[in-house]
Amino acid sequence: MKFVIIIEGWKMKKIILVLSVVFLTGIAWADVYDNFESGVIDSAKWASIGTNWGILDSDTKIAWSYPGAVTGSLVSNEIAVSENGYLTLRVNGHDGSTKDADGFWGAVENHWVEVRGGGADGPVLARINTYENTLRSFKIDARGYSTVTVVGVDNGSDWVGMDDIATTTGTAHQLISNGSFESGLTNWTTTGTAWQALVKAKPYWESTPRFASEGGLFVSTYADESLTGTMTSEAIVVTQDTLTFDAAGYSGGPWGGGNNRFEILDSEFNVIATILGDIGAQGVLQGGTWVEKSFDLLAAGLNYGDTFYFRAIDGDTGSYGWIAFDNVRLTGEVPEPATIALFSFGILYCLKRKK
Ligand SMILES: [Ca+2]
Ligand SMILES: [Ca+2]
Ligand SMILES: [Ca+2]
Repeated sequence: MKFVIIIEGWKMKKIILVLSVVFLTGIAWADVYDNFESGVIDSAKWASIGTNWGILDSDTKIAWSYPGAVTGSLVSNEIAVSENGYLTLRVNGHDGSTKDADGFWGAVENHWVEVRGGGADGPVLARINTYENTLRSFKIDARGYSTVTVVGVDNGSDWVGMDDIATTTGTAHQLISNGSFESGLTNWTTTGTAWQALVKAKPYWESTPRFASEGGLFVSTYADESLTGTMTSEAIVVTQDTLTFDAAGYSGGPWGGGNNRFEILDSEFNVIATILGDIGAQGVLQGGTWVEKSFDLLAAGLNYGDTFYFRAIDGDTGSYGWIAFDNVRLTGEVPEPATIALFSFGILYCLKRKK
């Protein structure tokens, strides 16, 4: 009798699976949402199209807001994102002419592309503007939302553009509290004056600017290498076995240093693991690249449910004395939920009964 019920259960799962595939096909689960190659902003994909928005022939056709006095937004329909997935897109634009120059630029002010969780009235997950004509690639973690909405915002006399709006899949992960700095330095405890939240970093000797590895903002101490300071996260609970982040920078070397580093602290603020901040080979331009780094939390002596902190330290005052990071997230193994344990117990119970 029990065996029959199990078979029926499997049949039901198959039916649900088939229905799910049909449903997903029905809503056109495409990787590319819009690349504007149709030559128009399609009202079937865009819920609201400001009169200042149109198509520009850039490297391909893109959507952009015309420079000038007319302001307005371009708002997409809700775009489906898979569990743990990301929205990807390319962005260019201007937001005040001075930001086009070399330098270190903070949050956008008048023109940007934003991604919202859920519908157009959902929370802003990220704001992006490259301050240049070249289209740059960005990815935005959907942060658990099953849909996101893309909004091009033009509140001034300059412009912003976007292209190749698409979705990608991802593995199980969870950003820590403001772990991608999309809310600036909120939720982090800082010391010193070195740390800045930036949308673009371009010292004159680098050929390519640095942009966020996730979202539109990241943190860096590059603007003045002589400065020092620390950034410490809020308390993090171990729900997965790894803490991963994207890093850039150097740690002094021949010029004296070795004090730039990333650390894991236990609940008593003891340092239990360290990654040195020599992310780039000295003398080599970084070209805006990021290197993924990670801490094995269990190897550091933590267990699931424990509390810990992540800390970035700029302790170097000389040349090659800066670091940057973004996208601090829990990744890796998710502990076996109690329900699996109960399920196993149930099977054992059934086997025992059969005997
Ligand atoms: Ca295009
Ligand atoms: Ca970020
Ligand atoms: Ca420094």
